[in-house]
Amino acid sequence: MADQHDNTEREAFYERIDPHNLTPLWSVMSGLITPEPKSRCEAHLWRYDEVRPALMEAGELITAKEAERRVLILENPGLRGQSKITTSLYAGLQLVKPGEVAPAHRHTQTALRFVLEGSGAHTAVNGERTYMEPGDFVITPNWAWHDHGNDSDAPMVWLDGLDIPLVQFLDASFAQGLGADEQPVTRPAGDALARFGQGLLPVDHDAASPTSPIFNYPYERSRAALETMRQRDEWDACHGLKMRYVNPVTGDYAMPTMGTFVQLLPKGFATQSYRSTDATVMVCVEGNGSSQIGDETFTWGPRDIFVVPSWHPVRHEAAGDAVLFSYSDRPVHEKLGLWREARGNA
Ligand code: 1HN
Repeated sequence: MADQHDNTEREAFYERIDPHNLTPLWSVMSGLITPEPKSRCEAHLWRYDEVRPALMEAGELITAKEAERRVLILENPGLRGQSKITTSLYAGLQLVKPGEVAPAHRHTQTALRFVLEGSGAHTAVNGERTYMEPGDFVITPNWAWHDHGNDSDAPMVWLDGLDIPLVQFLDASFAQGLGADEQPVTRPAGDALARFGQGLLPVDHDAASPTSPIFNYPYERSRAALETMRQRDEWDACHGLKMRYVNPVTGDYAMPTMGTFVQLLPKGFATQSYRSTDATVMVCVEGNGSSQIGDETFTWGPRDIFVVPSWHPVRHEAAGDAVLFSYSDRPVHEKLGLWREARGNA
């Protein structure tokens, strides 16, 4: 039927319906239902050595307290102006200088911290402080009061990963300030890890929360685990030796909206091509190597951060023993039945 009408007749029709907030599906359908993911998110790498001077300069321009959080956002070049590193996730580099505090607040966005530089600054969550070291993966659950402080004598820098774009998409943002720099400390440091991170659980603990009760997964432990496991010499062709951080109460990811992973690629290991629907933010923790993402190749070393967009084929190659930390929106894909992966050239 449609071919019997000429284009001017159609155009006139579109113009007539437009004031009624109506649009014909057939003129937009192919952009909505793409045969494969089509993302504005681009593969990109931020070299830590290039970003660090800007962050230190920010440290001279504004205090952590005045800024509330002194952060430089890592904006995906394909998504500028949107505070996004991928379509659904946010990333930023946060600086807390000696003697500074980042005042207590809470919000419905979930946050992760991945420590890049410095030693012994703290964050407080649920009345407990945790003192942070490079490579530690730290969680701020949604709606939990949190504040940061640095009583060490060196600046501390960490990568913040939040589900901001996802919460924004759902129009579910709430936020509050506590009205104090620090929340009251009611538990000793290390309490959560002792209760939940030793293969033990408090006998009557109920699993109501979707976020792990462990809020610092120390790098020392994860790294030692990888080193022990490598002795079996069983390497996945696409991932090397890759583990996911887990909520010990449920066995699920540590956070409901963001999956976190740590992987070891031994010196000289080259992975097979792999792609998956979850766009991933990767951080080199140790070693160096390169990643081919689509038709671009990025070389990386310690503290460099790079993005693998949805459904882009990726291959990693480790020049020396390398450890990569990563986070993605994979838990959301999985829960909605949307997650797909392809190994090799499938
Ligand atoms: C936030 O609360 C932190 O607590 C960091 O360190 C980055 C970005 C947007 C909104 C809240 C933090 C944030 C943030």
